[in-house]
Amino acid sequence: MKTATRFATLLLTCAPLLACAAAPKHTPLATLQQLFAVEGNSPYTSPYNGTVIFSAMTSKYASPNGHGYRNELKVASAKRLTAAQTHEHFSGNVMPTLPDGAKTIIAQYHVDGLDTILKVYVQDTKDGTGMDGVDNNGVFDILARILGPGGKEVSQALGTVRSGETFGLDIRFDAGDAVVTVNTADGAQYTAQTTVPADERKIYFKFGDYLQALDPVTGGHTSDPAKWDEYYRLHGIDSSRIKITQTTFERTQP
Ligand SMILES: [Ca+2]
Repeated sequence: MKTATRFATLLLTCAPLLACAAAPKHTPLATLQQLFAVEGNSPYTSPYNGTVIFSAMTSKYASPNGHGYRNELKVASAKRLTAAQTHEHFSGNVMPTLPDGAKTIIAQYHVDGLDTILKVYVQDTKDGTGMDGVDNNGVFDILARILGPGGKEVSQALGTVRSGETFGLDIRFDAGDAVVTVNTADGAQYTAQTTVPADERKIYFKFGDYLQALDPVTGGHTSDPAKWDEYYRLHGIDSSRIKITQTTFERTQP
């Protein structure tokens, strides 16, 4: 028993004497730093082991048109391509640690300017399109919101997660075809797909913790951080953390 436990520990820590055939892969830090700009605190673990940890609530980064604090990595301006030119693959194991009632965007494809093509939410808010859909009950819906035909956003349920649980997230973008795959802790797999019409605008991927807030009086969007603070306070949202392990992001060949 003791020997078996020790052996398991060695395998998990991938001791130098053992072959690390099953070692998890991640994209090297230098590659990520070359491609991505940071909004808020640096999310990289040190020494870097493939884990990034974001906290919008700790970073309190407010962008001019934002709807809440954020802490994200976004593809740097100089690296952006059009939808037709973009071939990318992101994957990682996502562990959100969030208070009940929180709603955050953990990944998105954005068009230069303000439009979003695809957003992946983790949210414990009322939403008829979620598998749970109940506000503030500790069950977080994973949802993709996709820009559909005619410019209308369409929601797709991608399972649920509780604070402190982990799910697998995989996003592929191939010349306008985007596919999101989620593997939840119960072994279920969900996918959402969209095709982005080609145009001349550049697009970019970003991921992390973009903690959503609303105007506490009107219930609408606001870009005023003082109103976000009030919204978070009223909803008991006093922390946020998105940890991603085995983070990979690669530009693939067409
Ligand atoms: Ca819920």
